[in-house]
Amino acid sequence: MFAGQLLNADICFYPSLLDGGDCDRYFTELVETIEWRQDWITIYGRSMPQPRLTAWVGDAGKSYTYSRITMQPAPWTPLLLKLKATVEAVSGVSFNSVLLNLYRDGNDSMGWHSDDEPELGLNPVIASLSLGGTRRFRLRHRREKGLRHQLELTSGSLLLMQGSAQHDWQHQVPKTKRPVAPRINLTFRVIDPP
Ligand SMILES: O=C(O)CCC(=O)C(=O)O
Ligand SMILES: [Mn+2]
Repeated sequence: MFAGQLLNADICFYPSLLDGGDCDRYFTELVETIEWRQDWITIYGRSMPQPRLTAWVGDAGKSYTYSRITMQPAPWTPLLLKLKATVEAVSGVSFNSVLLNLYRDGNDSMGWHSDDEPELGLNPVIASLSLGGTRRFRLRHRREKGLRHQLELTSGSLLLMQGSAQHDWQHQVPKTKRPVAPRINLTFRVIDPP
């Protein structure tokens, strides 16, 4: 674990931005109050449930499309505004939306991708806050095969991806056979940056 920048990647990690007791309360509130949705995705022509639950929250009009799914924003809640202010203080960026992911167990995951949808702009800053069970986060360079990193995203940690991170790197949260507690990840984003 480290606090600082990863070799060759414009990515910073803050292992314990939030206090453990606060994380437990935030986790429970988000599980109970967010309208989690189960989307379906098509892989190699087969339709299947996305292996996690999601929600999209943001300023009015800031919709988000990925994997051919368009999400209209639900309104901010007091807790999400508080978490937004916390990550804004660290990153110096004003976010207008957040994608929430709920990984119910080790079977839930996110495949290799970059956050490079057009509405995020050229060099997006993405602030990724984790609550609940620790999950592994892998990074691989798009061109330099063999250039890889991995991090354990612990509860209360913040991962900041910025600059060319989404051009040069892909990331994933793999499935795991180890028993893991449910986890919520919040990725704060700027849709339609100026
Ligand atoms: O759950 C994570 O840590 C990663 C989430 C992610 O990459 C995304 O929402 O685009
Ligand atoms: Mn991502």
